[in-house]
Amino acid sequence: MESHIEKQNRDVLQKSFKEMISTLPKENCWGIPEALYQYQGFWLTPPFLQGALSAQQQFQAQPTDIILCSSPRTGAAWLKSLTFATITRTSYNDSTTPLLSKMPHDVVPFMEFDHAQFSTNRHLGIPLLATHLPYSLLPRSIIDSGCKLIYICRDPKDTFVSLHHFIARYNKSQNTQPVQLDEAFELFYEGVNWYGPYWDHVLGYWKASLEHPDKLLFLKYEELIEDTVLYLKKIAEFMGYPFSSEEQQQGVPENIVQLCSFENLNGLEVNKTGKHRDGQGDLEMENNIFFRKGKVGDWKNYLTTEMARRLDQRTLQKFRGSGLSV
Ligand code: PAP
Repeated sequence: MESHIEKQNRDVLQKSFKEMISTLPKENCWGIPEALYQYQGFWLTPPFLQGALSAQQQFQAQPTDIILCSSPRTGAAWLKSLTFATITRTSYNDSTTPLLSKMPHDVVPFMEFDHAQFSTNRHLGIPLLATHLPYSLLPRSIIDSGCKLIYICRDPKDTFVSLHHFIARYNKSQNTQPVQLDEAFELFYEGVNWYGPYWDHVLGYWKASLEHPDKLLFLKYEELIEDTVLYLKKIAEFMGYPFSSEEQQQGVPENIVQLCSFENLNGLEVNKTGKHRDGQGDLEMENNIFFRKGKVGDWKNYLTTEMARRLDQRTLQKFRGSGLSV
């Protein structure tokens, strides 16, 4: 429970963050009510940026933490469900897992909102936390603690298409005018989107994964789709929860993959009709907004050949020399 003094300190801090944010470069775009502000090279809306600043000042990572990192729309919900199911596999069975009654974003806390201030007040038995922060903006304690990070990235074309759909749905719920695809495309191309530039977000984690392969597992959505069981085993091993040979014989990894499949999660009542952050004002969203198609290559249904060529060219140019390809 927060004391009076703690609340006062928090209010003072929030006020100083607001003042600092108001001095940053700003763009009103994507048809969203809140502007994007550019902070240390990345574009964030005020609630996310305030959460980031609070986390940078106050979040205390534990060496045992496992932080799931991603840019928006690259597969975070899926990664959360896979890691959560893996870590809790001995505590729950197929009919008792919380994944049947909560959407994946609600089983793994989001660092910037849920633990920016109260980082010690959490369930250390399930060491998972999620963040959208770029590597360069992570709280220092995450790097210093030596905890593990898992990053998931995705083809920029599918990421953009998924983001555009997500924001269009969000616009509808806020009664704001949705941004047209070609306008959204130019914004994404220029890096002006939530946590953009997308390529810089990916590169930050990619470079860190090369420097600290034992601490940062770098995943691609496309590879995870291609052979989910193989990658789930790698993830489990990396997290320190490897599947025993007996478990492998019993098909435990395959069961988890099936439980967390798009088809299964998308079909659950909670994900069709439930709400994420119910009662939390602007943060409240219908769970079904987070599940769309879950496919590789859906961009072909939306982008012109020229758009695809331009995004591919930008990706090549940004990733040149890094050893990374998508
Ligand atoms: P967020 O940033 O809003 O949290 P995130 O979960 O990272 O989104 O990614 C959403 C994408 O993952 C969506 O892709 P799409 O728009 O191309 O369909 C969503 O459908 C997809 N997705 C959600 N759950 C799964 C799953 N279990 N398996 C595969 N893809 C999934």
